[in-house]
This record gives sequence, structure tokens and C-alpha cells, in this order.
Amino acid sequence: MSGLSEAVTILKATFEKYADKEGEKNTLTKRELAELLRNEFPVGGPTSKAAENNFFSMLDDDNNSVVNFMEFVNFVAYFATMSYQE
Ligand SMILES: [Ca+2]
Ligand SMILES: [Ca+2]
Repeated sequence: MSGLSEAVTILKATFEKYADKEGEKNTLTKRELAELLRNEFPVGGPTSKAAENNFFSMLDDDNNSVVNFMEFVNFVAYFATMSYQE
């Protein structure tokens, strides 16, 4: 497996690990997202309830109160862009 397809596999596995905790298996609730961010983005992630809410509304593009894989990947791409500064 190449590095990039491995990265995609990790992205999917990470999403599924948290999305499977409550409600629908293929979407993240606010609580699931908060847990994902706390564990997977210890640096740059939310540090308060207010920040968690901000992150959630930032990720939930279509405002349907859950974050799907596409919305999650958009965020990861944004995060990658932010950290790619020369
Ligand atoms: Ca879920
Ligand atoms: Ca959504």
C-alpha cells in the first residue's frame, strides 16, 4: 500500500471509530466529533465547550446537525492546508 492510500485508510478508520459510538454509524454527532478532535487533534483542537461548538458548525457544511465523511475530509484538507506553510 502506498503512503497516500494508507493515509486514506487511516482517515476512514478514524472517522468510523468515532462515528460508530452513538446515533448513525456513518455520521458524527457533536459529542462524537468533540471526542475525535480531543483525541486526534490534541494540538489545534478545541479547548472549551464553546470551541467545540465552533468546530462543529465549521465542519457541518449543510447544517443538518451531523458531520458526514465528506464534511470531515473537507476539514482534514483544510487542516492540512493550514499546517502547510513555508
Ligand atoms: Ca454516529
Ligand atoms: Ca452535515
